[in-house]
Amino acid sequence: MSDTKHVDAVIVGAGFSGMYMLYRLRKLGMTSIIYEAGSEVGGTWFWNRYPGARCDVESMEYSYSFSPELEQEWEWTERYPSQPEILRYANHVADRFNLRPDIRFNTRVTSAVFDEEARRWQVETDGGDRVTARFCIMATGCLSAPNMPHFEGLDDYEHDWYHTAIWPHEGVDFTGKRVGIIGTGSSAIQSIPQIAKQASHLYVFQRTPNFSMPAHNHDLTDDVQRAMKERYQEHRRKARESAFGVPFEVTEISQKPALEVTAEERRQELERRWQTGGATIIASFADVLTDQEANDLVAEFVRDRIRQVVDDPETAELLCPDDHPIGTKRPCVDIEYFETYNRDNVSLIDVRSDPIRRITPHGLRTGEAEYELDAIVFATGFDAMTGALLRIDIQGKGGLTLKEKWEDVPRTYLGLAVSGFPNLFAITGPGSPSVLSNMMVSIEQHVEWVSDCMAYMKEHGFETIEPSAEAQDEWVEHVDVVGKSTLYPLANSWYMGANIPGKPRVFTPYIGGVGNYRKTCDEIAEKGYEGFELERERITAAS
Ligand code: FAD
Ligand code: N01
Repeated sequence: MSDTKHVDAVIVGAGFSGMYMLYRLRKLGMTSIIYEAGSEVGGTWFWNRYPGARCDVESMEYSYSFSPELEQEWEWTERYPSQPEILRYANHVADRFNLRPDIRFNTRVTSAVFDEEARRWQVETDGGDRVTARFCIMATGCLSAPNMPHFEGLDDYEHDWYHTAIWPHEGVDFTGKRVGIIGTGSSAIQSIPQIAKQASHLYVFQRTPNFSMPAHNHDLTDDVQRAMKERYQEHRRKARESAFGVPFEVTEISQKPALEVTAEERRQELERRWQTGGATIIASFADVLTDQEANDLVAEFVRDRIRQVVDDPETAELLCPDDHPIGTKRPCVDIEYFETYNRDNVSLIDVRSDPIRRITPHGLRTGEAEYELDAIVFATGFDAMTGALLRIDIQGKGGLTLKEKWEDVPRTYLGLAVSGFPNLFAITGPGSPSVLSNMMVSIEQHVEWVSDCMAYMKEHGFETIEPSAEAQDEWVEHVDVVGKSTLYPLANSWYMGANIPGKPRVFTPYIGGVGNYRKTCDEIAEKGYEGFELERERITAAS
């Protein structure tokens, strides 16, 4: 594969975005190739194999809707699907639609450079492949670039260590081991109860506590599946038109501000949603994400639940989030997370008051104590949303790199395209709802919009498309204004780039709502791709 070859489109990544993109482009009769760094399809669900890994969008919603046959025939076993089940589903999709022949596995794209003369992207990989393509589609994932903070002494650590997002395929047996886990985000909150069941002792090193809601996971009965399959089309439509890609239950109360209902009504609504399980509590009232006082009421309800579950009052208090409004960091959904702190073999270590100083050959040292550890798990998250894109050397017109372009803020139009980078598309890119939604809904919407755009270009004889600088500026401004109308910017979250030193501090996803956003994208397309600059095919251009 070292000779340069040409395809209509290079797709980077074989997760749910890349696979569907390939499927759509085949339907358009376009030649395309996917490069995938992993050895199989599935993306997130291929890499994140830590114990307890699970989706917190319900299985029947966290699935493709584009194929009625697939949707009807696939059987989910649990309300919230586990990582192995989602990976089986991804593999089934790859087999069912015969996608693998156009995927190059174990191959990482290292650079993508736009050749202005030829109007083609020149793409290179770590395997020495070189390919040119009219279109370059980045299906690289929002949460696919693991974040490994620098810890002094790690090189000299004499035992095994792991990152949740690059988990060994053969699994890890922690039986009889003293294990340390660093972090208390979603990955940690899912894995802690599982690791605690094996380890002789588990030390949880927590810097910032997080809000977490019980999943109340259960097996899916045939009846439940059948009922959903009978109304699937309607349910999917509601999801597409909703704010978060999930048709959260709307009640009379949930449409009102929290303070407009009585204290008893509020308590009942919160209790009901708590018993339902999942992140639905964030949608209890109309203003939870926009009004501090409303938010405080919901947050205090959750803190009270933590205090009720955790036996030791000091541990319970340490586990109560106090530095951000509820919902402004990705809500966590758990299975017996807080209960796990009642086990004798689990200790919560507060590394906010006593930070980790270094990893030692046999463990970890904070300012005041030393811990002997036979294994360390880093549940330290991702360089989210822009990380995977910026790890590729992407150069647009005039040799401008995406890194330079995004130095201050990740500038995109609709989160789909970038001015100065013609024919480059990002699936669920920064500035789109992406991570604030059921991502399957957002992925399908982006893939369909991009492939429709490519079909339009083919039909009308256009060779390149890119956003105008003005349209892009307006969109970036709009994303910022809408973000600032909520409580989200108050949190030190990865949505804000706060977890990566030196990253621009901006609210990166678009919180305008999945349904509204879809309407905007559709209107722009209907107006002949308003805000985009399209250039016609040149007679001399090779095709
Ligand atoms: P990914 O699945 O991340 O796939 C991107 C692929 O691109 C990866 O396989 C990667 O190897 C590849 N890649 C990246 N860079 C390169 C390169 N340079 N060269 C070659 N290949 C490259 N979303 C939800 O909606 N609900 C959930 O409950 C949920 N749970 C999650 C749980 C975890 C543990 C994580 C990490 C994420 C979760 N997400 C969830 C978000 C999840 O990432 C998306 O739902 C979805 O799987 C993203 O699909 P994708 O194809 O866009 O990206
Ligand atoms: O990562 P995170 P994650 N010293 O960034 C800590 C999705 N997801 O992998 O907050 C000590 O949330 C850090 O502490 P702090 C979901 O979108 C979904 O858990 O910076 N601690 C934090 O506690 C999610 O939001 C599911 O103070 C350090 C933790 O590491 C996203 O992926 C499951 C540290 C990182 O938490 C990321 O989740 C899993 C240091 N130097 C993932 N550096 C579902 O259930 C970092 N930390 C759907």
